[in-house]
Amino acid sequence: MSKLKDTLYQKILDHRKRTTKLLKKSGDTVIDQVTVSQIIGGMRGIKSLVTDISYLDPYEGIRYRGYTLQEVLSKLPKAEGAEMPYVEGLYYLLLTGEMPSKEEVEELMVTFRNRRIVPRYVWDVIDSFPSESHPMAILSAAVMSLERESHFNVKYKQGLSKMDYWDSTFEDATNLIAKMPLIGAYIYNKLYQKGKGHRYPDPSMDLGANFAYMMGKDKPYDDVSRMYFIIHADHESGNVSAHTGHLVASTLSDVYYSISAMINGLAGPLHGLANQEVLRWLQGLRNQMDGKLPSEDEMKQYVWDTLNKGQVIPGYGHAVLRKTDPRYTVQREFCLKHMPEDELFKYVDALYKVVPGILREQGKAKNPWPNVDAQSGVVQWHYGITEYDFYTVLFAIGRSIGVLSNIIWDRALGYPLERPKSVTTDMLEKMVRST
Ligand code: AMX
Repeated sequence: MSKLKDTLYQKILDHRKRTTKLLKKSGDTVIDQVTVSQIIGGMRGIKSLVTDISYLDPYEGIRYRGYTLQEVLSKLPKAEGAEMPYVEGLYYLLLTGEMPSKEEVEELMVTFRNRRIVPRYVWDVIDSFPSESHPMAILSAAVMSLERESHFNVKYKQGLSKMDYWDSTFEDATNLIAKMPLIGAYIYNKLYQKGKGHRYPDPSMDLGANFAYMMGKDKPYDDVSRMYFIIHADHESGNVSAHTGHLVASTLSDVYYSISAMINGLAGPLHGLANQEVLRWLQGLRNQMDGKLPSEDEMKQYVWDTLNKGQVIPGYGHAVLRKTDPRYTVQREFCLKHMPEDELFKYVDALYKVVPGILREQGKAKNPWPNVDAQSGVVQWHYGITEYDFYTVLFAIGRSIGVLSNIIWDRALGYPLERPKSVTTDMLEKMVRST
């Protein structure tokens, strides 16, 4: 058994006792109440899920296993000369709650290396898509096609004890994480680098550096990849991608079905696709300005024009956050260090000065501050990834690490099939009358 799997197993044994005790001793304790506006309004804020992988505080932002993003980025082991830590180390942290040593990360890197071969039929699935297809649709299908590789399914058919579900799920999850960057880079090269061919991974490199290598990008794009995958990995359990992955997995669908579903949820413009929307929207402004940087008044006018057309300002607002997203801040600091003179970065910076005030003045958005997506497209654009349809694929590769960690724990703790109850509007009206 690997060090990671062994540590994880010990953690699972300990944690099971806590969950069992909670259920036995306090199963009927009321944690939250539900209002009509929550039922009609997308279940905002209802405390009805449990995860220990990450927690999103509205004012502080995300913590992974209790660590802020800044702490994660500074404490996880790094490759020689790298600014950002190993993505492999994040998987270790999310699964076990422990900061891995460099040796533990290196062991995990070997595990990933041994598992990243993508079967030929997956390339065929990708190649069979017409070139105008959205890369998220291709990614979803590619992951789906891998379903026949599931160890969990084989074991389940053989008659698997509930106590052992997590083990083969861990094997499937680790296999899939190892393959995701290859699949993502292959999709990019197929759609946008026609004729250049696809580079296969370099065995001496970590996940982030390999992704940069397969994308044909030089330093510091290896650090961009690491930063990107790490900051997008998890955002507690209620967001659409994480929740979809968890929901589908709760039926004991394997991780390939679950992550394909997660990808489909992420592909909406109100969620993961917002980063490409930000770029599309900024390009619209740039075209309108013939490339010159708009004045503050021109910027404000563009924002108001968008709102007056009944559209949202992409990259701003959040269902839970009530301050600037620390994932935005991490990327902003990277931009200030590596690309302060970038034209689009200047646009993004100028927007930061006007949008929150305007959204407050309009008075609708509960959170006028920028989210992760307001910055992420700009970083990619700077390093030559100008095909913004592709940005959400990068988000999906990162998000799969958090969602898969959650699914392994769901199985380990025996969480059941998810099945909330719905009511009819008639019933709601009656309940309201009787109060
Ligand atoms: N621009 C304009 N209006 C906005 C807005 C924005 N950025 N954010 C919220 N609003 C509006 C909502 O559309 C809603 O209007 P309505 O009452 O007419 O329906 C009102 O403000 C109240 O919404 P809310 O409670 O503040 O937000 P929410 O929880 O319903 O939605 C989100 C959250 C992210 C979907 C929303 O802020 C939004 O559409 N933002 C722009 C898209 C975006 O950046 N998405 C990425 C989010 C992060 C991620 O998942 N990757």
